[in-house]
Amino acid sequence: VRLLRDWLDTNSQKSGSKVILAADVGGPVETRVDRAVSILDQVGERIVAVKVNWHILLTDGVRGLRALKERCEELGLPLIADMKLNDIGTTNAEAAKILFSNGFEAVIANPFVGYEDGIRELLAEAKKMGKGVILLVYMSHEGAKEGYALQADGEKLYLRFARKTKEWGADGAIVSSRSPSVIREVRGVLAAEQLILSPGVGFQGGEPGEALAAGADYLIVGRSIVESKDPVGAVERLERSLRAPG
Ligand code: NUP
Repeated sequence: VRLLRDWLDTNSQKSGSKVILAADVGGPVETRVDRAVSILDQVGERIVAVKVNWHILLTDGVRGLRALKERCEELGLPLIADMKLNDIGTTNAEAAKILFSNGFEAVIANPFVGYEDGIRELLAEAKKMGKGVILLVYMSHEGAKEGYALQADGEKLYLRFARKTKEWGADGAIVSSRSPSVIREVRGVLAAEQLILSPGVGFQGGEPGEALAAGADYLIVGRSIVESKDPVGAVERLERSLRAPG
C-alpha cells in the first residue's frame, strides 16, 4: 500500500515537478487515448501524476485506458480518476472498486453527499484496497462561489468541507488556484499530511506560484499542456515561472 502523498512527494523530489497532468484530450474520439499516451511520452518525466476525466474515460472506459495505465506504470506515475463521485454510498463504492481494480490509485469525490451512506462507503472501499480519496473543497470555476462559498450555520461551506476532509481522514482536497486566500484557509484546517491539489492555472486564470505559496501541494494542469503544440515547452515554462523570483 502506497499513500498518494508519499508517491507524489517521491516523484516530485526526483523530477522537481509540481504538476499533475490532466489528460483532457479532445477531438476525434478514436485517437484520444493514443494522443494522451503520446503527450505522456513527452512530458512523463516532468510531472508527478496523471489525472483522467470524462474526456477519455467516457469514450474508452477503464479497459480502454490500459495503454495509458501501462505507460503510467512504466513512468512510476499514479493515475487519479476525476469522477467527482457524488452518489449514494454503495454506488460510490462500486465506481471506486472498478476504478481501483483497473489501475487508478485515487478518486475525486464530492463531500456534498455527506458521510452516512455517501462518503463513508467510498472511504471504506479505498481503505480496503489501499487507494486514495480526494474531496472537492473549493472548485475553480467562476460559479463555484454560488455553492462552495455559501454560509452553512455560520460557517463557509468550503471550510466545513475542509473540516470534514480532516475528520473523515481523506487523502486531501481540491482547492482552486484562483483563490489563494481560500487555499490558505483550507491549509489551516487540514492535517499536515493531507494534500491540497489545485486546478485552474493557465486557461482558467489561476497563478501557479500564488497557489503553491498559499499552501497548495500540487497543481492540476490540463489545456495549457494538452492543447499546446509543444507540451514539453509548456511544462518547462510553467516550472520556470515557479522558480522566477517575485
Ligand atoms: O475545481 C475544479 N476545477 C477543475 O478545473 C476541479 C477539477 N477537477 N477541475 C478539473 O481539472 C477539470 O475538470 C479539468 O480536468 C482540470 C483542469 O483543466 P485545465 O483548466 O487546466 O484545462
